[in-house]
Amino acid sequence: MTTSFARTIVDEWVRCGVAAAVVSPGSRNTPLTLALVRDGRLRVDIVLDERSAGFRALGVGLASGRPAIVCCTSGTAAVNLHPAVVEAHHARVPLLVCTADRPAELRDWGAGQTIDQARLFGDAVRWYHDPGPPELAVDAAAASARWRSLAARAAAHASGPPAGPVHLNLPFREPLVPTGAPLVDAPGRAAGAPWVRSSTARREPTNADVARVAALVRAHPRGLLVAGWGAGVDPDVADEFARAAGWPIVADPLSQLRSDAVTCSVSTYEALLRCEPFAHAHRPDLVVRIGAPVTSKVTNALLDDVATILVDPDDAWLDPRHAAQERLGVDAGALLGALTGELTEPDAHGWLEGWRYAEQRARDALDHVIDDDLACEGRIARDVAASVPAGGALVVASSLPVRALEWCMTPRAGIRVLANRGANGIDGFVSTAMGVAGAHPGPVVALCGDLCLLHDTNGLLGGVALPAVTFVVIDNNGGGIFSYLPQNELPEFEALFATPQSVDLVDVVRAHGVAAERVDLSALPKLVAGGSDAARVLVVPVDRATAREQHTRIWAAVATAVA
Ligand SMILES: Cc1ncc(C[n+]2csc(CCOP(=O)(O)OP(=O)(O)O)c2C)c(N)n1
Ligand SMILES: [Mg+2]
Repeated sequence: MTTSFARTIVDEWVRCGVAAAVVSPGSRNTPLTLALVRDGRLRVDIVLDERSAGFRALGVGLASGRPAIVCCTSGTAAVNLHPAVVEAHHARVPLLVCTADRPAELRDWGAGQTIDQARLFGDAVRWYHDPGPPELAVDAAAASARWRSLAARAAAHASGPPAGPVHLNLPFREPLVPTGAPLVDAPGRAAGAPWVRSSTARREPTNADVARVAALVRAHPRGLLVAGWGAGVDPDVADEFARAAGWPIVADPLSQLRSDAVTCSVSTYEALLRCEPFAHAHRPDLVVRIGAPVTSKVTNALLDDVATILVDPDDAWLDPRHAAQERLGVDAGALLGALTGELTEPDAHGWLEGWRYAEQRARDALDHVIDDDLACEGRIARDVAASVPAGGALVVASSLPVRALEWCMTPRAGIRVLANRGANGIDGFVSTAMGVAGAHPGPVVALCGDLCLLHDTNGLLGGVALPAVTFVVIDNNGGGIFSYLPQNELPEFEALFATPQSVDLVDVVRAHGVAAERVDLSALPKLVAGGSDAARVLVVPVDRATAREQHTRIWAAVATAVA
């Protein structure tokens, strides 16, 4: 019966559009492991470390928008999925978590590898369910209805909106391997359809919403469209709105709006807003924000007390600075599109033109200094983003890489920029990028720090069988980001915050059977652009202190250029 159950739910998940699974080895999850592999229609990756496995499945969901299954045994194995579950929850990434368990009669009686797995991930899941062990006697009709609706419901909750993790705790009784007993055929719907079709539409803006916001936009010619991760708007729609409103777009690379096709997009806002006179003269009086706040602290601080309209299709309350005067739980593309039709007097005050002029000056100054042989994270991020082949995905790590990209990335079209920004962890990065590569149709490049790589070297297990991700690792021997914080002045800085690990990253990577080389900054763009048909790691050494000083030079040059 256990085998029939596992085969049925896997078939149902395939009908629901699930295409990938990540399995960590164990005994208790044998029924589901065998069903996933023997079904033959899923991409199944075997990943030893459950923490890595969770992020691997997360990466698939991040790239494809469709949930991947992660399946593990009981006990601490299940607990190790928690970081990925938390990230999926905050970042709204679909994920189907299946933890195997002992049946109830063995829980809390000292059975091996048995812990309390009920609601293990707390509120960080869209749905938790424990269906109990598959029944001993069930007819085909009941099996179809019970098992298939369980699987279809789990997939529906994971897909959202809002997308996120679902936890199925699945107790299996022994025997865990197929017994040869006849299987229960639990047929699905005709023509491969899912057992339950779920559709939960997102709210479209009403005419009243559009009229109210349009009036506000018209009344505030000095406005900004701010776009962070999760903005979820077609670049043309955002640009048409911006032109009609006469507003620039502050475009975090993670918004997917930092594109040369988006004429109103501003890429140099970090440097511009660090320049006091510019920031003072360019203070907006209204912000419409789509998606999460941008990464830049300087920008967010400046927008602190500016009236803000938050647009989030899932109605999330992403307002850490308590700046919102209005929230709209609607599809941002639909709202911006409708607003464009209501706006007629573009840039009568030269506000947008002023920003665009500044952007151009700042861009030239920034590129000019960087090309003056700088060796800092900003240059690496800029060059890597420019070199990712068209159609590719750039996965960027938290800490300095995501900020360096925000500071320096030149607008360009044709790539997706992805990151784990739900909880901003530096964990699980290698695995996330591997997961992205398993689902993204084009080449995948991943940019991370040295500590971030070391945090998930287990993601490199698998060697030659791994997806062909090109990792660029900025080796500044420690947590460079902390040099930009007040902790930098503490006598304990190196020991407690920078924590240089002083390991040879190339050796570490090669020990996993993955190609690695130390590369010079000037060689990097060509190597990244050339792509690769196997996973490889390019380690770029950077001197932490020099790099910090060089970023200051960039900001000074931009300040001079727009003075
Ligand atoms: C899982 C997790 N642990 C700890 C942190 C705190 N943290 C933030 S940045 C950082 C250092 C990262 O160093 P590295 O990856 O080398 O990047 P760099 O800042 O040098 O570019 C740490 C430990 C975190 N964000 N996530
Ligand atoms: Mg570092």
